[in-house]
Amino acid sequence: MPLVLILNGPNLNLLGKRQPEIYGRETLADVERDCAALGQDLGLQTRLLQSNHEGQIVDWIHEARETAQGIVINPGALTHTSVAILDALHAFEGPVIEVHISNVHKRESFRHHSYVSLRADGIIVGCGTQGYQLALRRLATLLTA
Ligand code: CA2
Repeated sequence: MPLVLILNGPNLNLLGKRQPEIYGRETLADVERDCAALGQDLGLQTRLLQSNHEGQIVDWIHEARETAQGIVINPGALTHTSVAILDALHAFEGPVIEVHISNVHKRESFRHHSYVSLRADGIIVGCGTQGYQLALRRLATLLTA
């Protein structure tokens, strides 16, 4: 089965534990469980990872070049700052879907620009944690077409 990495950036370990009015009540463990179950149905193996460190996320993307067929990525605040993550994603040949739980376009203007969007094949914004599942469905289409 194709492997999809679901990469999460800084502070997303707090999902479901703080600011539920913005990010909802589901934890990252809930997202991991839901994605694994949907992945089974779609014929995808999933592995969810989270780090608060930019370099760790770059390293995981490099590893994905050898091990994974697709990437779902919510880089957190690094979305708006990280050329390093953009460059790493440019070196990954498979499809990449960018996810944001909140509607970043309804929020501060510094959240309106994403470096990662310059590489992403699709972007899902403001659909809550369901966005991860929508991203998996899109990857299933792209990987099996
Ligand atoms: O909406 C998203 O998914 C974001 O990527 C989340 C980032 C934010 O910097 C982006 O602009 C949009 C922040 C992640 C912080 O996650 C938390 C979750 C619960 C409690 C506190 C932080």
